[in-house]
Amino acid sequence: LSSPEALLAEAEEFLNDCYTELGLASELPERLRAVTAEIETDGTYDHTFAELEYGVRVAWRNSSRCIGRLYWRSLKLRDRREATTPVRIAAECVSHLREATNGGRIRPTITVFAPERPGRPAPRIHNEQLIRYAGYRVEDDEVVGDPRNIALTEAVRALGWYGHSTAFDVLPLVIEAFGYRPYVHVLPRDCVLEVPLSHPRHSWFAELGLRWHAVPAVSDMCLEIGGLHYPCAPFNGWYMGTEIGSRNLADADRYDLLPTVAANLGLDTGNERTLWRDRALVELNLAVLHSYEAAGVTIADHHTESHRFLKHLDKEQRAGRACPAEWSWIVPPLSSGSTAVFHRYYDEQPQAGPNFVRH
Ligand code: HEM
Ligand code: NRG
Repeated sequence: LSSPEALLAEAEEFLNDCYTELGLASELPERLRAVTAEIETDGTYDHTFAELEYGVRVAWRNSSRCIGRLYWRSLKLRDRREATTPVRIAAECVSHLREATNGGRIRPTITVFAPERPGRPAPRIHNEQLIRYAGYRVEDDEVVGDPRNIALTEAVRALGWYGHSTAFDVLPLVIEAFGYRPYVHVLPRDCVLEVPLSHPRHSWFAELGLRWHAVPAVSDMCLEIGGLHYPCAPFNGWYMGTEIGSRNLADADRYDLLPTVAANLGLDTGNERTLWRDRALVELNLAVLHSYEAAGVTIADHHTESHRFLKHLDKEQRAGRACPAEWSWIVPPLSSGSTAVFHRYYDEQPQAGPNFVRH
């Protein structure tokens, strides 16, 4: 937590930007007086709903690693700062998933829980996303499931949870709140929409039994607005296909499926120059896009999302704003040079103001 002086300075900068951008500059002096008084007496202050709504949207707009920022104004805020018990927080995460999933027509959504306060730490979600698959270490170096989540899986097993040891067991939420023990909450099946993966031409693909969840809901980043820290503020948009097809299912330290897919395609995996990896990647990514579309679940392909991002940059420039972007995160991990975002550089300097910061 910042000193009252530092907090006031950050609050002033934020409120100034907020009221100016929202066209409410006439209300600013009175608001600044009230916030100054609040910080003097309590060492902290509260955001109004309108300030928080502006803050979360600008935090998305400032996320320099995100290619999906064109729709930053549409982010839906669920203000749940009053929910402080682990049971209520878990229930709100479940409703977040239901509302954001929306039967497949995914709505970009954020749920904001209580911020850090002097003498009152904020709640935390231990999962990196609300929906993650368990990873089980079997034998020496074999893993069933997602190797990325082995540590979380072991932690929830120590707390009494057990899964079915399949490759796609959805992990429970682990929530920690001030004055409570870590609370383990199994997600009801109906709030986790999943897509079974199939290929538009290869019938063997469906038999691999692969699937992925519809909604990426990041829950391990701290939302920072005007000097206040909200460590528990899960947010989601929709997937870009390459996140699943080129990384989650393909990386050697994740599901590592390229050799399996290549073998089924009948490719010679003994010779790199057959480009078996590249050909398997394309078919895997095609299967992901095909399956989500067939299931009626929102997903973006990397070419379309790249064009949208350049449109966003153009709009930001016209609005007179800097738009920070990290090339290595923005450029998609498939056919990079054939996407519109590859052939240029970006302003990598982080933007002051609301943002998401990894814990
Ligand atoms: C990162 C796409 C919505 C905030 C990313 C990445 C992609 C992406 C592809 C890189 C992920 C990686 O390489 O692991 C999208 C798409 C969206 C969307 C297609 C559809 C609407 C959102 C929303 C927010 C957001 C709603 C916040 C309100 C972020 C942040 C990161 C990120 C903070 C960096 C995550 C990190 O550092 O691990 N996004 N995004 N995005 N996005 Fe988005
Ligand atoms: N690569 C991660 C998700 C990171 C965020 N991506 C988004 N965010 N699309 C994965 O699970 O593959 N979002 O808010 O939509």
